[in-house]
Amino acid sequence: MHPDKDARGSAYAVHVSPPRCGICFHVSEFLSISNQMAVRRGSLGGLNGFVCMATYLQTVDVGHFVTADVHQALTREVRRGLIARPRSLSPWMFYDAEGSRLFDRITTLPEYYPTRTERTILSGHADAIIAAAHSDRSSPLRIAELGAGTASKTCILLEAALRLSDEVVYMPVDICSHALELARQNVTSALPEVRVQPIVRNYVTHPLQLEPFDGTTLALYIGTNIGNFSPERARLILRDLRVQLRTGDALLLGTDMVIDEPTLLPAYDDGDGVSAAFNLNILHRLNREPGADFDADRFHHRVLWNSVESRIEMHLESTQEQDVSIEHADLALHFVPHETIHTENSYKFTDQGIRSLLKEVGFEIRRAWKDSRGWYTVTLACFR
Ligand code: AVJ
Repeated sequence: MHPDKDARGSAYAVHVSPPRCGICFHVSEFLSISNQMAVRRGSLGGLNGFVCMATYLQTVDVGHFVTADVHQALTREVRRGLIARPRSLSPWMFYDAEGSRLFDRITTLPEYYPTRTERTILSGHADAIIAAAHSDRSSPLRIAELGAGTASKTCILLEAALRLSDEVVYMPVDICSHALELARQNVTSALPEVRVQPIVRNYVTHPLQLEPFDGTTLALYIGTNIGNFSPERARLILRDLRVQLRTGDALLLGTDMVIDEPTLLPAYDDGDGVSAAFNLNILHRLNREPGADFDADRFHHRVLWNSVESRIEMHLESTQEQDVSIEHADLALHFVPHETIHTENSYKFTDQGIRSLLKEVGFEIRRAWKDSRGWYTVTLACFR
């Protein structure tokens, strides 16, 4: 069966897991969304840690899938977060096509050091990192990346992977299909030997399910993406990942460290206002998608360092008293002056924090790499 192609002429694999939270699809619903798709039932036996869970590897028309799934998730999240006090929204909502584009601009800002710092570490140690994760050149290497975005730094590791393994498979996982399309293009044009299998997925609500693989799997969770989650949620995400791995597989974790506040703050509040635009884009997105009528000029981007929780917080602050309605979520909201919507946490780590987090979820640190200033750490971990 040939998969339907989306507007940009590409097809993606979407792994469908059994319902785990509210945003779930059953295969029958998928069939009604896209009637031209390949459905292949995965094996029941080979999935470490998942008892009696069938996986379905489906190649679907991503445009349709994402529209239906994300629309439902947005509405649900808006009802949860904007009614609650204090109001909040989940950071995954930043990443529509425009938000992914703004985030890529953030990563090039002089104030935003994490991306650049991580890239320096990866460039300097790519061979050592891959060699530490995968010692047998004759066996295939699969690299699965959570929150891959446009995969701008991953090529450094994939190049090293091609030097150290005869067969390399790359599975970028991201909530944004537009970013994944760019990731696929970046990787296939730079490294045509790598087999790319993008997966559109909210890995928090729908943990990744890996097909059995005859080789080594390296899970990548870089870009300090884990910083978006509370310690409790971070542990859940890493546990979900760990049960997908087998002995000999590894995890590469990238984490931004606690540094001085005068350096931290501008990384989230730059002079050109790109971070502000990124934060405010969530309101524009709600106007575009669930039919809200936010006036983004009446909200300000606010950033603070919460030293107790060890995290940067981003908020949107209402500059005045105002009413907002969100049509498709059936919501009428009233904001008082200075009322805030908490849109993001970005946790910063310490060596001790990384050690205990990985230990608690059953990983053992094999090696870690840092930049010369100690602002960022890349940690390679395997099973304990
Ligand atoms: C993608 C979660 C790593 O927290 O630094 C950048 C997102 N938010 N500027 C971060 C972000 C505002 C970024 N992560």
